[in-house]
Amino acid sequence: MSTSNKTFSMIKPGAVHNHHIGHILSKIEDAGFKIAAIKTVRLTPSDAAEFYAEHEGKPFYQELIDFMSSGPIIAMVLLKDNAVADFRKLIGSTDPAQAEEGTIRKLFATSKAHNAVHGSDSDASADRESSFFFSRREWLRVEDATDNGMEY
Ligand code: IDP
Ligand code: MG
Repeated sequence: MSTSNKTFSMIKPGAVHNHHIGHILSKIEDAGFKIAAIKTVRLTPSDAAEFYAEHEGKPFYQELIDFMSSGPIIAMVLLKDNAVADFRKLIGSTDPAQAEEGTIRKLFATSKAHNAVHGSDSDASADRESSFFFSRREWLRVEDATDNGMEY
């Protein structure tokens, strides 16, 4: 499976705190994404700063680091054709006020900062972000299942 069929997502601390994990996972699976890896993680401020390094210097950076290290997150690798773009569509705009009806951010975000979920913005980001969180042993690899004659 080519890398363009993979994306990385997190359910952010606010949505975990508000008991939306199951609802969000259902929306993701109902939209045709297969969960290839998943776990609960608590990021330290330095983990969050490293993950979001591209935003260093922006006005919201410190708030983002503080929020993302404020409680546990759910990290996951998702598989689907055209995963990066299709997942960005499923989650909607960064600001829930701008997000389309029915999108995950429209349904579960409480503000632009506390916007329920993360989705990779490119195949390169999906690779980097998946590797940031998951080792090979934590990853249900589609190639292995296919080699063994299983459908995934
Ligand atoms: P994205 O998550 O939709 O890709 P980015 O621009 O990459 O949006 O920003 C990363 C995260 O930083 C957002 O998901 C959001 O949590 C936070 N963020 C972005 N812009 C703002 C802002 O203007 N105010 C507060 N938080 C923001
Ligand atoms: Mg982004």
